[in-house]
Amino acid sequence: MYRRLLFRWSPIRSIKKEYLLHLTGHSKLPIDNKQQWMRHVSLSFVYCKKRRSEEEKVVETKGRPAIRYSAKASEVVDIWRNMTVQDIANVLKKDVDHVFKALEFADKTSDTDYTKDTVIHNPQIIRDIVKISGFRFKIVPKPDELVEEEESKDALPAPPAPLEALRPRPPVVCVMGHVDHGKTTLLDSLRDTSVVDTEFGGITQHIGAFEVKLPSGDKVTFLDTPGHAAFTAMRSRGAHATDVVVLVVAADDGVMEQTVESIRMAREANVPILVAINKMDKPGVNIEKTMQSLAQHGIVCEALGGDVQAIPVSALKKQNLDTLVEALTLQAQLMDLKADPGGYVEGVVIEAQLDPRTGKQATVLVQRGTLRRGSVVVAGLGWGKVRVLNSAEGRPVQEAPPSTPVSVLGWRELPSAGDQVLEVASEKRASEVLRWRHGQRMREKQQADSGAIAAKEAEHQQQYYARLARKRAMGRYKMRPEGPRQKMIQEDHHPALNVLVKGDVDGSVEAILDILETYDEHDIVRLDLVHFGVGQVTPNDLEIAEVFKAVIYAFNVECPPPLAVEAKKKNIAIKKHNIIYRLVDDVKDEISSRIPKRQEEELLGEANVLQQFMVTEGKKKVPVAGCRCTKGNLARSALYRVVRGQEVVYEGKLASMKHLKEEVKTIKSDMECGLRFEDRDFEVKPSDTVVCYKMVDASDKTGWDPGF
Ligand SMILES: Nc1nc2c(ncn2[C@@H]2O[C@H](COP(=O)(O)OP(=O)(O)OP(=O)(O)O)[C@@H](O)[C@H]2O)c(=O)[nH]1
Ligand SMILES: [Mg+2]
Repeated sequence: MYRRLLFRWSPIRSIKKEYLLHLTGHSKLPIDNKQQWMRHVSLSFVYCKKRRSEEEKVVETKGRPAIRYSAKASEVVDIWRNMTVQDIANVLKKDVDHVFKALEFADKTSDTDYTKDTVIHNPQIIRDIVKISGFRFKIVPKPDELVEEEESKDALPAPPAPLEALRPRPPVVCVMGHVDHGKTTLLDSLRDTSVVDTEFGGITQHIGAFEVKLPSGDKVTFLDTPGHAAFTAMRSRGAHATDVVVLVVAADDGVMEQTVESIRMAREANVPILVAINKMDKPGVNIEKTMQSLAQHGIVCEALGGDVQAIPVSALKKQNLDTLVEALTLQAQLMDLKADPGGYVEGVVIEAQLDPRTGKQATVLVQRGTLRRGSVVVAGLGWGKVRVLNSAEGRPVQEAPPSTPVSVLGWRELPSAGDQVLEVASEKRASEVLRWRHGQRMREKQQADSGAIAAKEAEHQQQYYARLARKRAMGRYKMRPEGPRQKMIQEDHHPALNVLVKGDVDGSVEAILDILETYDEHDIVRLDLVHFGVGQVTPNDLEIAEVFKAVIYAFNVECPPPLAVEAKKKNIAIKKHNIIYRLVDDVKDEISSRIPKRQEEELLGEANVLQQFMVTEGKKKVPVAGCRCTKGNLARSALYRVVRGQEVVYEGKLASMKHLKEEVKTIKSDMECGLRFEDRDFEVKPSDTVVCYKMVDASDKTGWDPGF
């Protein structure tokens, strides 16, 4: 057996071939002769183990530095070319004196006068210092070179324009406030439109941008924001893209949650606030009280000695709107709003959408320069060459000067709402910017992920060493636990809801995702977002939903009929909604339906024990409880509990239920009966209570509260 082992051991085999041939002088081994073969092998080892004489040893070690290399160095340190003494001390985490001492051994020949800033050009010396210090090394590029900033290829806003280039521009006014306080009605009244009648569920769910021509001939750009709690991000975007905030507070409702939030956002964006106290036409409203509650949140109106203008209006009855407009114009004049209409365009994406007819489309508020057809623009990770410009009313326009909201067509990649729009010189430059931005995004992601990856690696390593130690402790033949091998990939049985969200505009999708992010009961039912996007449901969405067994939520978008048929065939649920809170309620219902059922007791009836009597059954006497049913019904097949005082003395089933010597299935209220319990030794006492119940499935509802 050992011979066979030796044979397999290839180095020995090579020794065998080389040296045995040499020794024996034969071309073929007599391997059939066992004794002779073993002698050859042992001889070959003698041949290998040629001992050096003492003189040879002296000659060999002469001239070598007397370095004691650490046999088993522990830590690996990074080294690079041309390190300074200080650099080496830093990587070794030692002081420079340690490096100086090591240099006495590592560099015996030169007479360099080392200081902490001396650059060591000889890499061998650096390596020796590290080894002497008991470390191993890894050669890496110089860290500075590694972190050297890649030249930015990004597009950036231009520096402030010279004063002589500035021209007056219309103010951008953002209307904010709590849901249903009358923001859209106010804008409808100012523009003579009726947007409010077209809204689903009577609430605004998009940020809208409109131009209003005042009777004075001045133009004002208004941004209408949704007041519903779900649209926080849209409100914030509105506040950041505006010059003035008109805070609409309904006098009958007063200061509410989103009123306070709007005040905070306007403050954060450093934008002046003008208050419109709305619904003053309603009987019994108290404007004074509204002003006082505003003051509690730092908005002190002029009437209360503060500096904020508050104008009572009725948006519905168009009362006092001219005073509001006057106040707005005055505020705009005070701000002396100007912008440079020349040069490259700068702006902000108010909303972005994927229209089934017109394609990628974004509403852009121009803030500087003049946007024209043919302009090449970048915005976030989107870019395009302007093909069509439409005004807020949908009329095609040739150009859009500062403070104009326009709908832009021609996007190659759709931007996201809130992205900064910058015009660039050419399509080539735009793709360069996009390449750089994608790279930058990747780098940021890598950086963000690196911590998590390192933690995961450390965890794996720890598990590996623990497993190794366990294996060693178990011994060679017990490395694997008894029984069948466990599956490498464990099936996940945790209840989960996978969702795929499609929405009409980027802002709605963002709002839905923001809401889903507040879900906090993953330990009960996991909620996973598998995909999201702007636009109608696509075949790709169906594929994803099929793979992940996801429910598709289509908010304000259609599912083409052929896809709906296919989805039905594949059993994929597509849920269409156009009111955000209904969609959220639907998600909640889906989650609730996945919560594992709980068993719950359902009381069927109660009986009172009157007395116990013994009946003969076979050769044995067994106790029977003579009872009267006091509540509900008693069922023969149900479960029973006998309570004595506060104590439960029996839990189980019945062996028999009799009424006047007849075996029955139920006993109604007020009827007397004889109950024999399955446990023959259990004895009842008069006035014990017999409770009859059954176990039923009970479903729970999710406790997730998205805040509305
Ligand atoms: N009586 C009265 N009702 C008003 C007035 N302004 C608005 N309303 C009513 O208030 C309700 C809500 O008005 P909207 O304009 O949709 O309110 P909103 O602030 O835009 O609501 P969201 O955009 O969903 O936050 C509608 O039924 C309006 O008719 C007003 O001045 N007086
Ligand atoms: Mg509205």
